Amino acid sequence: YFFPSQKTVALIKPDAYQTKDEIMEKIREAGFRIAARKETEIPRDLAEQLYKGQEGKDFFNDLVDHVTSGPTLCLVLNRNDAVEGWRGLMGPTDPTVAKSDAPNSIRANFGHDILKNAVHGSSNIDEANKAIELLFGEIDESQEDETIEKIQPA
Ligand code: DGI
Repeated sequence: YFFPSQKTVALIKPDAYQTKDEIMEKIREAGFRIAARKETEIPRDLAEQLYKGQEGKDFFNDLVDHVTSGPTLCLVLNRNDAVEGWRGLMGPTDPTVAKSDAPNSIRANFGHDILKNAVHGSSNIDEANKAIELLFGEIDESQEDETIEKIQPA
């Protein structure tokens, strides 16, 4: 059988960078394949592009400040429902809400507050493709390189 696989971007933000190994373990346990990974300090102009959808919100500057405040781990995740699946695993935006509504979620376990909420995930396929291009450049899937980490299916 061939299951068409969807891609999404998962970003482990600076507030959770110290717990990146535990978060990656949860991601793998949930059946995602990590198709690409990159550790980077995100430049400000790139962060503004990444959070284009939040432009104009009163918290936009704080959001960009936070995501550019230290190292991040950027991942491309594959699963047949990657976009929705990753949003589900992240949990609600506010870790306080996550703790009551989705206690097993990543934000319930690793988030600190609504801004320092551990992880980012694309909202839809179009946003995922844009984020992949911003963070990784064009991925040539026929060309394996050091950014591609092959995970054996269980
Ligand atoms: O997709 P999400 O990250 O769950 O949420 P989103 O796309 O609505 O917002 C993106 C980020 O913006 C979110 O992870 C944290 C920040 N944010 C969203 N709503 C608020 C907020 N930050 C503050 N300070 N207050 C908010 O109401």
